[in-house]
Amino acid sequence: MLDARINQDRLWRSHMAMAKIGATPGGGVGRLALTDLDKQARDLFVSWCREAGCEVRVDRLGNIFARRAGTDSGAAPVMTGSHLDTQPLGGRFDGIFGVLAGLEVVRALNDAGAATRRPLDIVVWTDEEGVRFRTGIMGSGVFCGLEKLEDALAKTDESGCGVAHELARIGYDGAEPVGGYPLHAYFEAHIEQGPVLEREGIAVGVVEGAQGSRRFRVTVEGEEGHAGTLPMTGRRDALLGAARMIHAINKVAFAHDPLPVITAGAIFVRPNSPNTVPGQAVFTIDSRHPDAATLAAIGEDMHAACAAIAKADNLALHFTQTSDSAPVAFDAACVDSVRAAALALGIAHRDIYSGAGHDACNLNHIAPTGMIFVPCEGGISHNEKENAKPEDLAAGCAVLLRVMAEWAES
Ligand code: HGY
Ligand code: MN
Ligand code: MN
Repeated sequence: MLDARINQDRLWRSHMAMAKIGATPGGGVGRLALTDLDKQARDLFVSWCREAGCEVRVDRLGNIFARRAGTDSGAAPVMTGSHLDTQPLGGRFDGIFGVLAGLEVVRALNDAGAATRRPLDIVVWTDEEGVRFRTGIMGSGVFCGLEKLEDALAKTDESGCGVAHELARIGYDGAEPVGGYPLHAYFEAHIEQGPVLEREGIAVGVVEGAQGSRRFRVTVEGEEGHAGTLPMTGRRDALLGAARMIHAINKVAFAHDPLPVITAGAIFVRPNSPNTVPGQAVFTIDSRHPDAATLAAIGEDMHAACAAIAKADNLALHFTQTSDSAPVAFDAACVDSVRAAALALGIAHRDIYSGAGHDACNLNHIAPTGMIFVPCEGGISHNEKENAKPEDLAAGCAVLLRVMAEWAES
């Protein structure tokens, strides 16, 4: 089995074919969860998996499971995967590499005519990015029992379009229950989305853990008015209030050491008219830190800062936490396997910590979990310029093959 070889060109060609779906003018990809473009990407992946002899199942939340049979069909599988949904102006590798690396492992084992004792599952998790339905790592979260299926199905996007509706519309409202089946181990390959590996000229990151994140949705209520006749004093300008709040939460970041990362990434204004004083502004906050207690304190500090501004500006405030993903330390045996595989393959590697969140952070709650990072150009991600090298993707994939082969026999 260990003589199976990753085909670097085939892995790269699969990425370039997938990148055509939702390609953006700036050279990236825009494929929001459960859109027609997401359906096209899912359909392409499923067709490739069937060509590779996998049995494909879809659960009620649209998570896709492509299984390569093992000699012991009753054994709990070794699982790998990631996501095919992207940011609005995202890259060709974030998530996609983890899915296509799993497919390449299957293709390489097929080429070698190699059998594994345990089945291998390649998974596409629904709505990892949480752009459209606002939570993030949703599909894996429900699979791991961290979120209720009913709550996920009831989520809507800004236009009021729901998860359940969209799953049915694109034909991925599967019959399988979500989660509840044994898993031997989970490994996820992903680009680093940071500068360390590239800066040090290292091909593989042995991921020890990931920082925690909490998201919030902040609604600021004021009163609409005529831009020309409403005096400046006494206005209840919701957008001005939100702007002051966004500035204030940014200052909260610099009150903590080590620094958290805090981002107000999306804002929605009502009525969003150039000559009406805004009566409502809704903005999102993404906050992250490696320490759970500090993450909680940051949330309280941001809420207090927004409440003080709302009071001073005579505005109503609704400050709602929408997700909470605790910091994780991946399973030591999995981390050791990744490190040993890179060593055995003669691939330069180093331990690394993830600033980004991943589905693996959820899987780590229910099964031994590890991650494999590869460099991305300039550490750039969530950006159309996101780029990676074929040889780095192949190196990361070779490590994935080796650890999956090892755990498939344990
Ligand atoms: O936001 C994240 O950390 C991930 O890239 N979705
Ligand atoms: Mn990702
Ligand atoms: Mn991402």
